[in-house]
Amino acid sequence: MNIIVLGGDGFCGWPTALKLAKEKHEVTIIDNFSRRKIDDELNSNSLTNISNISDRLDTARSMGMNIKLWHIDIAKDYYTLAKAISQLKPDAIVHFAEQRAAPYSMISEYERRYTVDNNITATHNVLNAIVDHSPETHLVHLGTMGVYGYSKDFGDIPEGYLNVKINSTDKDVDILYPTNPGSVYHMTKSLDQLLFQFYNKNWNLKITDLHQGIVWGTQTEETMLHENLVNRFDYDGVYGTVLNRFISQAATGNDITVYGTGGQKRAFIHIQDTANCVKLAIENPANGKKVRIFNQVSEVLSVKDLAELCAKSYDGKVVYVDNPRKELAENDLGVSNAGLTSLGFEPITLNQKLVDDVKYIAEKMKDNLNPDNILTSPKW
Ligand code: NAD
Ligand code: USQ
Repeated sequence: MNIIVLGGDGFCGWPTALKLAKEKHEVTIIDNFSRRKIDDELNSNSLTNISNISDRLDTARSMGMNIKLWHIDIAKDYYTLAKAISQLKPDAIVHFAEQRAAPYSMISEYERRYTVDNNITATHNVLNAIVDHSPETHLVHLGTMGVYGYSKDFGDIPEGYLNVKINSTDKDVDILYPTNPGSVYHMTKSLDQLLFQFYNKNWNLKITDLHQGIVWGTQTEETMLHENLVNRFDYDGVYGTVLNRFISQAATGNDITVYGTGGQKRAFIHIQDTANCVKLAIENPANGKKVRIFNQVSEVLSVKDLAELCAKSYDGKVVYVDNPRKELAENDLGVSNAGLTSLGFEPITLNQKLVDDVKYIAEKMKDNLNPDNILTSPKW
């Protein structure tokens, strides 16, 4: 298949592009490299030594993974995006190209406005370009579990739609699950959902929204093939996600930083499974009847349990720090992942992979961790 990967230089996009190219799909990455610039802005770094995009692509090509590149800001340069989509007429577009850190989106007015402007305009531009230039293209978007909030108020979280009984009519209907975002970033993903509903209703666009949990790990089968293909790994207080932070903290002898009580339960997925699930969604496309929503998650754990697991695997020390975020101190969470499982998804679980990942980081990347970047989250 002919596939565009928007945001294909990022943490999820790069391994996914490699995986799809390895499977002999024709892959084109579109990226504006804003994530690399934000590292400079924050004075932070990937724990792994990521190569520049030319070296990444040259190495991938030399290994038979023939990936093309268009350098486009998809929020700011609609017409070049439209040109790319019009020329390539892709079977599928995978959309990873958004500002994805909740803490970044809560730093100040600049980051709040940037996150909304970038994410909403990017998604809207992609939908417009598909409608006008390639209406048969299947759009696969990376959404987030955070659009639902994290509670069991309505039972286990279903895949996008909640079946409810309307008191006044006594009828059963499926409604879009009520959104409950916890940051400006998560709010943009809630707004994306409405754009998808409208473009599907009006133009019957084929759309899959993958509500993904927190991604952990660094390497996939493909990124391990050569050091120039190594994936990024965020550990700082703004972009680092909880399990990757705990793994890198434990592996480098720093304290494991639980925010608040650690009673927050979240859904998790390994980076290898991100690429596998996107491939499954592309190879089993949605029809245009309804926006297809899958929960892209493997397992649910509490932050406290994760911290203890990491401490045990690597002789680390857990500390409880004031929670910089406005969120429930404790919550219960259950999530269905029936859609992807029905397509053949077999999740990698923490126990299978955790020790390998910790070891890899401990041995190879220890010196890249700047402890000053660990507790840098803004408060909200
Ligand atoms: P990332 O920041 O590493 O990658 C995003 C990529 O998109 C970067 O390469 C960036 O340069 C690019 N980009 C951003 N805005 C762009 C624009 N306007 N034009 C062109 N390129 C642009 O993030 P990630 O961790 O790879 O996340 C990818 C997607 O998956 C995001 O939409 C995120 O919301 C979603 N997601 C991520 C996680 C996670 O734990 N990392 C979990 C759930 C969902
Ligand atoms: N946390 C700690 N200690 C830390 C860092 C985080 O206890 O050092 C806690 C947070 O308070 C929070 C939980 O861990 O309760 C998760 O935080 P996170 O930064 O790992 O995840 P989050 O901000 O929700 O965002 C990440 C990705 C985002 C994606 C989301 C999926 O950055 O792109 O959408 O995970 S989900 O959480 O399922 O909505």
